Amino acid sequence: MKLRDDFLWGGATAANQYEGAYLEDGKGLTINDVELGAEHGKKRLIHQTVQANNYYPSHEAVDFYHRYEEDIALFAEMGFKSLRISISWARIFPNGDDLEPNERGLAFYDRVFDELLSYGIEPIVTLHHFELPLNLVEKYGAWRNRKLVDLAVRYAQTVMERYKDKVKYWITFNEINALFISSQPWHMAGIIYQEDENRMNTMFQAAHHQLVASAKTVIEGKKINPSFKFGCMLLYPCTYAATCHPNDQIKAREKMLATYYFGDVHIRGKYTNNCLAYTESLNGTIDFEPGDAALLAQGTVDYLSFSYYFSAIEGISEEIEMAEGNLSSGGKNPFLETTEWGWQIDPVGLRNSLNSLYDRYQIPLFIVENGMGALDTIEKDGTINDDYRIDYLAQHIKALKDAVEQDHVDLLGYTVWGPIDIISAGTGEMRKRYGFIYVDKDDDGHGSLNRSKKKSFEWFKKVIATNGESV
Ligand code: BGP
Repeated sequence: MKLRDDFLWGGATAANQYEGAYLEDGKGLTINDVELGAEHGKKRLIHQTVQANNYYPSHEAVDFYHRYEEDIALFAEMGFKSLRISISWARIFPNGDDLEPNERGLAFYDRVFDELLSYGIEPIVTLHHFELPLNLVEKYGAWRNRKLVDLAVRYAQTVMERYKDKVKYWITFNEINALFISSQPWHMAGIIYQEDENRMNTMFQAAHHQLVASAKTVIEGKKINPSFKFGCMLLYPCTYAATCHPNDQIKAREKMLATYYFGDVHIRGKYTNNCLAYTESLNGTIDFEPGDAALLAQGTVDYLSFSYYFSAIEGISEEIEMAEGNLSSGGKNPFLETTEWGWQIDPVGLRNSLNSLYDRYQIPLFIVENGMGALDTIEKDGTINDDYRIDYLAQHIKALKDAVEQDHVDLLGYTVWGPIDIISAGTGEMRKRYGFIYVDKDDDGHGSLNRSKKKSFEWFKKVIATNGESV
């Protein structure tokens, strides 16, 4: 089997890391735009580097809001078939619960989609990429509150109706399983746990609300346009047993429970034995409303999208050294090299992940994030020779080709994370770059924001032009 002729090569971004213009055209504040300071008795966990300089990454980011034409022209020059972006809920409903949507916010995404479509680039739209209008945190306690389900569905209906002839591929929640992986799920659900709170119950209830909102979004979306394709999105923490000790295998399997929890509900339409085992292991409880089970059963997704950056090991030994990672992490694998940020580079793990997911769910897969965050150096002649990035991506593309050609995995596409340098979600840094396109900006927020091509630009262009054959 070969890669599909319509394989969706492209790039993936998120509004708060890319757009900037954080108060423009009526947009409301989001959880990314503020630091919750002492008056709330809470602390943000991320973006600390830049907060120290009193500079918030989401405020300007790399200004896609005003430079989308230039950026999309560059993506088109590379031959992109698709671009994954997210819509910022607060551009559409500035407070999340406003009576009417904000026309200027809606018009911005119209312009972006029209520009993409004029080059034949398929938009892939994430409705919730680690973003929430701040008002929903302050007024309702964010995703703790069932009220968020209806508000999120109304937001989704508004944009699905508006863009029904422009967007076909939707993703409901980015890395929804990160809610279980992160100890303070501020980004995923607007939640900072309070001391007197039963964290487990809050976590499971917030997850249930997001899963119900996702199912309702799918159901309502299919009414608006039956040809819409909906995906769930998982952070895939590829995990190996540390040794052949049988209990290491159990440990490695347990590591995956939190991820399959969401995959199962999104795809199998119910809380499976895996979900129940996980909930019980953490003494969690979930309040259901009548009709929830039917909604979950009906609102299943059409494809499974996921992010893949690294793998890790798990085992019973206390000697296992920990490796770095984004939200997920695990043990160090002596067979693997790491990136400058300590993420273990494992292209074969991508082939393993594709097989595990396809075996389990048997629906089309979509790799919507993969890439290498690295420090780039500008040479005297202005060139940026990012051979390390080319090497990382080439190895991962080879691995996905093996999964399709030899293992017959059904794969819709591959969108590289941050095809243009954007703000890092994990650290708030600018110097952690993923792009084929360099953006002149540093960690203090200084720079012209000018765009220039790296060596990987021409390389990826050829990959797309040959539908992966050049790798
Ligand atoms: C994922 C997120 C992205 C993204 C990526 C890379 O977890 O979905 O938003 O940024 O990781 O992580 P980082 O930016 O921390 O390098």
